[in-house]
Amino acid sequence: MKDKTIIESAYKYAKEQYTALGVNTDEALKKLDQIKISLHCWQSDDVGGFETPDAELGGGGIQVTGNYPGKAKTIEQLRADIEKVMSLLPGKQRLNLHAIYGDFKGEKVDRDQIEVRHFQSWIDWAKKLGIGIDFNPTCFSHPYADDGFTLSSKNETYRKFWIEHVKRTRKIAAEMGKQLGTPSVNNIWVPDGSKDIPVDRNTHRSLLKKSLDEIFEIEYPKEYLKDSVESKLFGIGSESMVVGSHEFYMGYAVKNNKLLCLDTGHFHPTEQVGDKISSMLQFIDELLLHVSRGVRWDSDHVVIFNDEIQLIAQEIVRANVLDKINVGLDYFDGSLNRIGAYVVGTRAAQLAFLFALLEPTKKLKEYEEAGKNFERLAFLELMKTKPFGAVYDYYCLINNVPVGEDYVADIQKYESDVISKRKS
Ligand code: RNT
Ligand code: ZN
Repeated sequence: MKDKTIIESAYKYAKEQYTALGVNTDEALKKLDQIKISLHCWQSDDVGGFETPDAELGGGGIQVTGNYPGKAKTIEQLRADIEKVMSLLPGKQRLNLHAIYGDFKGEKVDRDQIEVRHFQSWIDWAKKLGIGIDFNPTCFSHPYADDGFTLSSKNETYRKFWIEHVKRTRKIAAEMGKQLGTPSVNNIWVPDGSKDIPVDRNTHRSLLKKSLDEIFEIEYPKEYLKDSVESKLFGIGSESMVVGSHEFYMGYAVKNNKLLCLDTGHFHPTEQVGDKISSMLQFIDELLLHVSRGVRWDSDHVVIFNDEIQLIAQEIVRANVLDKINVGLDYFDGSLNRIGAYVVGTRAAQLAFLFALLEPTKKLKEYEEAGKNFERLAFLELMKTKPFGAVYDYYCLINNVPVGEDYVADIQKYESDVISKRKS
């Protein structure tokens, strides 16, 4: 345990440093506290879910590597893990649930049959914790996804099946939002695409558009449900064409005013997701972020405090659009302690927002407008060595969660007391 007075005096020193630059650290922490990061349930069990019989991961574009022992096998274990994670994070989070994580109680419920009742125990659990839930249709890990196409399938039986599934997720998500008093973001991602060079891209894209139009026919109140669509660049098995590309969904979201989900792992490696935010928000009301860390391909590494996430947070704070952004995490790394993966990734995202909130943006903008580019660069560099870590430590202290490296020992203890006792 850290000495409280040391953390407090470090904060006092930090506060003086930032005040000298015209930045109010208390205000920054208040704003940080409003950012609710949606924890993706699928990091806890490598996107397995609770369908009966156990679904095998597959169906294009989703891949988890690593077999670190002790992944959550039951709803109770998953909830215990998420509660543990939340106990190590300052502030309040949300839960991001996938449709395959329903409380099916041993019953075989196909995707086109899911109902609110299968998620009621999740809603009750969330209510108890005082958190919101976000939701996702699961259009993979199913025989009807095995040929690589779902909502854009030329097989009408399959396409109709997936349309019905996604419609039901919207209904369930709206009910979650209603009962929990905070809108649920329902994010549609489909793996559709082809491994080799297709000849007929157009038909698949027009089918995807047609399916989405049908899915969105029913309107739900905005206070309950926010619809979002997520693009991708490529996946394993969809290397040559992804039906739901960035252009496709950008067009769809703009035309229909849906949320667009920008996943950090779904763009060319030299593109910056942070740069896209102020472009998209000229045309749609809100964005969903899947904060991830693409390494060579896709999005499966634990988020760290890197340039990419810093720019994302800076662009949001600088453009003053925090109220238009929904933040979720999206990575699944099965090669390390999964609780640790959540805590490291969420803390990194929080740190990025804090770093951005502690920036003397007004001063930097003044330099920029005056053409003082040296001064702008100098202060951007200087901010990197300011004591933002002390501000974050203080945030942890006042939220009664482990400060600094203390959470590592906590997770090690959970691993030996709980995780290592799970049968693999
Ligand atoms: C996959 C997408 C999608 C998934 C989740 C599990 O490439 O990023 O968001 O990770 O739906
Ligand atoms: Zn994603």
